[in-house]
Amino acid sequence: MKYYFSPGTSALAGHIALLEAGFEPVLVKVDIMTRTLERPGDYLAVNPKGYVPLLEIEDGVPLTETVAILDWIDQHTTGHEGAGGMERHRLIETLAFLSTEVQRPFAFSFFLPGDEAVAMLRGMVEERFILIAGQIAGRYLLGDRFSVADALLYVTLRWARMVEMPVPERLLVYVADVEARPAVQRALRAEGLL
Ligand SMILES: N[C@@H](CCC(=O)N[C@@H](CS)C(=O)NCC(=O)O)C(=O)O
Repeated sequence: MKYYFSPGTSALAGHIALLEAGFEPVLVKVDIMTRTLERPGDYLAVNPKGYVPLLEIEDGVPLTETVAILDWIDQHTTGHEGAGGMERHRLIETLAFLSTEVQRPFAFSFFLPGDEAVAMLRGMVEERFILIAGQIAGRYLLGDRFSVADALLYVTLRWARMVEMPVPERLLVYVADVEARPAVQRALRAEGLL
């Protein structure tokens, strides 16, 4: 199994989730600015979309899109059945929300020029963090068990800390709790982020 990533990006979510699930992927670092691989190579030949993450489950079986990758990991976690029925729909609902309504506007705010656009996008993300803080179902986002959704929420909260975005106290406690997990520490170390 190979995992194409770029340090600290949304790909960190899948990296954390893979380690939490007991996988030991071969990591392939991508320069998302030039769309090249650390070892000489053209990333576009691997993923015509050009962005990370990409999970190569096995030779010739690539999977892209964070929501699909996290859902796959949830369904293939050793010792965990994987969400089924309504629970799975809830998980995908949460992943889609985090991906399209939090991660995407946040990511755009890093690349779009213009203070006004950045302020608007970050204001949108800030409001969504308030909503999420009110919905945390237990120790983690969907209950007392760490799920793949926590890996994605963690990445966006890490970005919030980087840009000093104010977030509700509940999320500050949450992010410290998630960050202390051994798999999260391992992923951060492997990406050179500690
Ligand atoms: N729809 C994709 C978006 C992933 C994404 O935004 N990746 C960013 C890093 S956070 C990226 O690689 N950007 C470079 C690019 O778009 O060329 C997903 O959810 O996986």
